[in-house]
Amino acid sequence: MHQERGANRAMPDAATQLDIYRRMIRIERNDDATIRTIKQGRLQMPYYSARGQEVIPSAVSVNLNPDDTICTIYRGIHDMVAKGVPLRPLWAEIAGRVTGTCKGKGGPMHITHPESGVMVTTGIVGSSMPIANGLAWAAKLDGSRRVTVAYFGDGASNIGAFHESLNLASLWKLPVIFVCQNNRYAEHSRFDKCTAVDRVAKRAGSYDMPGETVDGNDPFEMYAAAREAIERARDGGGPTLIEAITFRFLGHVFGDDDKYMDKAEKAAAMARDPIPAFRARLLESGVATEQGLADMHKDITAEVEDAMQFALGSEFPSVDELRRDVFATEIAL
Ligand SMILES: Cc1ncc(C[n+]2csc(CCOP(=O)(O)OP(=O)(O)O)c2C)c(N)n1
Ligand SMILES: [Mg+2]
Repeated sequence: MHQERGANRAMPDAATQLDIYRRMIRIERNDDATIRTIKQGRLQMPYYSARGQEVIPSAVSVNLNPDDTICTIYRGIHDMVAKGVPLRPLWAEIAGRVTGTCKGKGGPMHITHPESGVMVTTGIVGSSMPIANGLAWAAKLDGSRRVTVAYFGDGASNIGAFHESLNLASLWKLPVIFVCQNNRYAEHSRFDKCTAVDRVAKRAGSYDMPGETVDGNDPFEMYAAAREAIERARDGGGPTLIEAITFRFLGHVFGDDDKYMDKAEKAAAMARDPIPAFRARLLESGVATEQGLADMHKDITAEVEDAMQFALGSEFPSVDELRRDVFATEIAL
């Protein structure tokens, strides 16, 4: 069932707008520093940039509490930054260092940080959703008001686990929000070449849950959809499917030459970069000043630089770490 877009939708106040923008800049500065460090040969990792998708987790996360949980994917560092994972241990983890969130044993595609609510990062397409259901079921059993957000891509909506998860979440009225970041491509395949519906949100109807397609690059639309879905889940109203339309500015993975992407489509999407667009809106409405945003940019750039230096200056895990945290009882080799 598609939701009507009412005129009286939730609106972020000035402080919340700035909070969303701050999270977006942390994501963008982090992305920029990651690519620079890889190019310098100081970081070796498979990197799935989410440049262009900054609005989605930022506008979702301002509606989440620290103990609300998320499940994300390999292209999910933006989701983690938005949820509030501290940058030092995040960088140390992607660099495989012992000071990382998982002591360097997870690496960039398997980051967890339960203290911030990041419960899993998965490289298996479609698997964030059943895990999110489990966390939401646990919250329900605990009688808590915690909610879980499952982030995934458009390609993942064609995987069986997506359909199984929506079915069960609806049947059991789980406090889970399914957020599809539809960036128009799944690896090298265009969305319309491999998806039978033109809107992923239509699939919510098959599972009798609210579903909505929103402009995932519009902070106001994204905020309203996320807030309503999160409140519904918290109040026992069950799950929602949100399809956030966006665009992947860079290739599937760092080093991908983009040849398969439609050049005109890509140029048009990049001309609508959500960061300068939101910046202009904040200035125009008087919510922010040039000086205030320049100071924010400078502080965040310094914070990211500090995290990068911290990570690269940290040790790799020692061999005895290999067995630690793997089994309930550590076994001797
Ligand atoms: C079960 C499974 N099948 C295939 C792959 C290979 N693979 C990795 S990423 C990807 C594309 C997924 O696209 P989408 O869900 O749109 O997410 P995006 O990368 O665009 O964020 C594929 C097919 C995988 N990792 N797991
Ligand atoms: Mg995609």
